[in-house]
Amino acid sequence: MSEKLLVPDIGDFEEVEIIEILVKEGDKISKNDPVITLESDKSSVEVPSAFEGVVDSINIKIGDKVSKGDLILTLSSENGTQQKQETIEKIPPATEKIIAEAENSNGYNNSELDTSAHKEIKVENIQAEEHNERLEIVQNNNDIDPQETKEWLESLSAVVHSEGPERAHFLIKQLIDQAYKEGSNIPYTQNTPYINTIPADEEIKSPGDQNIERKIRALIRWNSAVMVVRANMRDPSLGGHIGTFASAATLYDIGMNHFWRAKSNKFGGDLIYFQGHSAPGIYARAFLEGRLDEKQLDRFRQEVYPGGLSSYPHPWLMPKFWQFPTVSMGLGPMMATYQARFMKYLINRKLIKDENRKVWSFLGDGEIDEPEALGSIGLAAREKLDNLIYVVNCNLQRLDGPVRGNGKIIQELEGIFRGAGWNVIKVIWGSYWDPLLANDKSGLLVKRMNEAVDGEYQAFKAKGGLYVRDNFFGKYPELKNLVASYTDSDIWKLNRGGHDPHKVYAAYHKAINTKDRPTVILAKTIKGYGMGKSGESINTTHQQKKLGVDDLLYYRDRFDVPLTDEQVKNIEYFRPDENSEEIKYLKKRRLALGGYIPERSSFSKPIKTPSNDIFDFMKKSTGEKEMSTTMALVRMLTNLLRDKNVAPRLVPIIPDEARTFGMEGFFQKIGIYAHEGQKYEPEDSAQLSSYKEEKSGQVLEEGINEAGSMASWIAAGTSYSNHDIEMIPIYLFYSMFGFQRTGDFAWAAGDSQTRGFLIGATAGRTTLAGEGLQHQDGHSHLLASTIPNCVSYDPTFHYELATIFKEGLRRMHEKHENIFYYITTMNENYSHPEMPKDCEEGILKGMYKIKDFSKNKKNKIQLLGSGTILREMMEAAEILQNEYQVDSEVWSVTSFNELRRDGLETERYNLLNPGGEKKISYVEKCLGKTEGPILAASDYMRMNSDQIRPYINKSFYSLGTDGFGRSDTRKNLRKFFEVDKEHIVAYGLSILSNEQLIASKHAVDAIKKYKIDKDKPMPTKL
Ligand SMILES: Cc1ncc(C[n+]2csc(CCOP(=O)(O)OP(=O)(O)O)c2C)c(N)n1
Ligand SMILES: [Mg+2]
Repeated sequence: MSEKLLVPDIGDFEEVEIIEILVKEGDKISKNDPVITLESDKSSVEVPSAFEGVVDSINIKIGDKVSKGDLILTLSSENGTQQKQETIEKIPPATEKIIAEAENSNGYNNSELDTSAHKEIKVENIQAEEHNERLEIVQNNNDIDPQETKEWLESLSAVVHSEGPERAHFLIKQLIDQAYKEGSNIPYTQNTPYINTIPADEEIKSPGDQNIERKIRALIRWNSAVMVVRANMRDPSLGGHIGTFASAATLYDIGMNHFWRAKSNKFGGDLIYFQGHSAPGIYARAFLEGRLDEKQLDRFRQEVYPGGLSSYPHPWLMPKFWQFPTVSMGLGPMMATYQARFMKYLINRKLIKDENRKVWSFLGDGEIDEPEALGSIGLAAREKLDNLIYVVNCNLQRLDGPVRGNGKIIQELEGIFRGAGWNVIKVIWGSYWDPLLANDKSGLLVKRMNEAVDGEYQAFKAKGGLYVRDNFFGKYPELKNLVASYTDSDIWKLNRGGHDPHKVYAAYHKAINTKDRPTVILAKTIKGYGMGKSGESINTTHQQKKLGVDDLLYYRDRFDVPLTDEQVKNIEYFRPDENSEEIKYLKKRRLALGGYIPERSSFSKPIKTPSNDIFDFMKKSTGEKEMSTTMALVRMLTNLLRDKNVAPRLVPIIPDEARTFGMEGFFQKIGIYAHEGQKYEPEDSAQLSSYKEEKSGQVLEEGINEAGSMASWIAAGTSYSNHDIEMIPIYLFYSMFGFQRTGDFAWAAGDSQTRGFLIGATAGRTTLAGEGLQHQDGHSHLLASTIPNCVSYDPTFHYELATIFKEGLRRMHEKHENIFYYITTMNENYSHPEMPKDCEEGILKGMYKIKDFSKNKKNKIQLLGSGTILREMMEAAEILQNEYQVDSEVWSVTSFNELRRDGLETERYNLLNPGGEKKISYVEKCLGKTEGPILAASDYMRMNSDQIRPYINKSFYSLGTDGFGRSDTRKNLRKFFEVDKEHIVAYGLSILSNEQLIASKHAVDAIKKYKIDKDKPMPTKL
């Protein structure tokens, strides 16, 4: 039978142009195969077939304008089954709403709900009878003894009536606290008492040999401290930290010995984000493992010559060791969250297997103050990231002093994380406290624990056992009695949870077995643990990088490091014999867990760059048709989704701007990633670009969250290493909210060797009209230029964009160069010319001649334009030629940044090779033999084009958009910033007169003609 395929509902658009027909008569097509591409003035979208069958006749042609309901083609369906066009069959949402309203208006639908809501409110104001009545009504299916429940509730009601609500609240809290103490971990409030979440009798015991593990830990502690001390003996300016790792050693060791599985040919590996300044401890372990030698440890913080060790985790500088740069505080936890999310994305898209891998993020309690540190915890809970574990090392101190001297950081974080929906595990007290807590019949010990603030807890560990007896236990006689039989030294030994391997093991065990929620472990530790007077729990611990001989002797004794006094005085490293039980144990454990951590590797396969066909349409003139480069990019991406190699690997990332960039067509085509699929019928379900969330969705719609989007982009762009699968992330954002908003992440991306595209859309200071100061970007290219492995371009025409993008795909994803691309695209619509011959090399190097104006053969000027300002240059060149008899060569500059890099290198080479054959910079090659002075301009600050000034020995002038952006029309903005064609003409003539090539009167005339106000202050002053 025959089916008619009609144009579906395309939202608010009418009369939309057909730009592609993707099928021909006789083609056999399946349901959902794209048949045509429609393009409005803002976006392009493919129309899928609603039926399967053979195309009988096509009713439209390219260039036709169509609206909803127009016939596209007819199909004969082979199986003859009745197929209905889905969009027509569905009840439109508006109709559904009317039906729902009609149903509700009969009254009975909501009546029950209303009554119960009303009753709930009444309960607050209370009459005992009313309560009882309500008790009858509320039935709970989980209630195994309703009579007992009723009695409890009646008692409560009685208290409320006779003693008031405060007393009732007090009793409830007591009940909850009691239940918690008895081991029922069911939080009724955001906060539980200041004791461990896992009761002692529920702890899962570690299978490890505690004796050997303790010895290993002591050696790691020793070598890490010695490494820092030795570096600073060599040169005290080198710095380093001892106190952080000293507080975290147990937290890392338990993970290394028992939990963290390395990448192997059988398993993808857990991913560990180490706290940045705990790096010395990680090196010290690698030394025991035999991965680093003494020579390398001695090169800690000396990276200039090969073989040195980075101060902090820097994958760029130690590409086979570190995986994640974390020391810019706050970035680590956020990157870890998005890493865990991306792992689930890859699993749900069936690109990797679900192997129950985990992402662990270690962070400091001070670091939590960074907004980014807590910025993504909501997402982690919402997306049920049970593959994510944060370990917050709560040593109660940061750099200057206490984190929360007057409060309790662990309690604060418990409330925040629990409120966000996380599983919270507090590891506060070590095993030595267990008997005391068990004997605390009065509840005073827990009360005292709750009372004391972190400032006191810090002082307790700085001042010794007697001080703790007097000031902690001494507050209540019952508590003093509790420790009456303890010596001061016993009291001093009462340990903190984060230093107790049993408690830490139990917490980690619980964390990895938690389902459907991320876990945070709040581990209480002591900053500078074991450093004694030189740094234990004192405010200056953080910067302690030197230990005197006495301190080192103390440290040795404290941890029983098997070194003689002589060896300590010589500040020697210590690595036991290869056959020692410690080394054998350590290696055996790592072998059992698949290998060493951290280790960075990649076994990803290259992605073949798509053939030219994908890009060919961008090499043709668009004729009358006007489009923006953002639109051209979206068309190109749509085409790339037809390439079988590239399509599954594209990861479009958008911070709630898909409609701004004309990308809403992607929603239906590839879906928005949503781990639970779509639980609702979207309001616009009848439309072609309806909002479609699905489990296997490809688009990462990040909401209004540029930092999170960057973290996603980094996760996707390093997938080649972390998951051994090359992905192509393309993150599109308002260019003003890119580098300046999340510049720190951009550096972390460079350090991480992220491969992918950053697209600064709606770019430029005068191109984005109307929006105003905070939207108009005049400097993102300058910020991009600061990152060494960021390659950036500001193209004007669609063929430039295609050439650049294709090369990006080739260099990054086929050739595996560790670079990333920043490309600006604009929202100004104009027509695009056909690609000139032989300009490909120039486009990629940064400039090529686009037009020669040589009618007059008198005076000449070189005009260099970038972005849309190139178009102003081209129009100015016409005016100069026709009205002022000035010839010009117009150059399209696609990247001042790339030109500068080439210039820098060339100049350096020539200076280092005096008397040798000189190299010529690319700028010089292009402009060296040309006639006349140079005038360059872009939609960015003058500094952008000034970058190439040193590399050409000619008079050079620049125009740019220095100053605050402001809202107005493009025309007015360009006039204001003096980058419109009229200013270019006037300045051009003035430059020629300055160079004594023409008389000044021409320039004076032009200034007058174009009504240029000479007395207007520089735009930077307005
Ligand atoms: C964004 C950022 N700001 C400041 C610093 C400097 N800094 C390094 S460590 C530190 C204190 C860290 O305290 P905390 O997070 O509690 O870690 P701890 O050493 O106590 O484990 C500071 C301020 C940094 N590395 N990154
Ligand atoms: Mg701290």
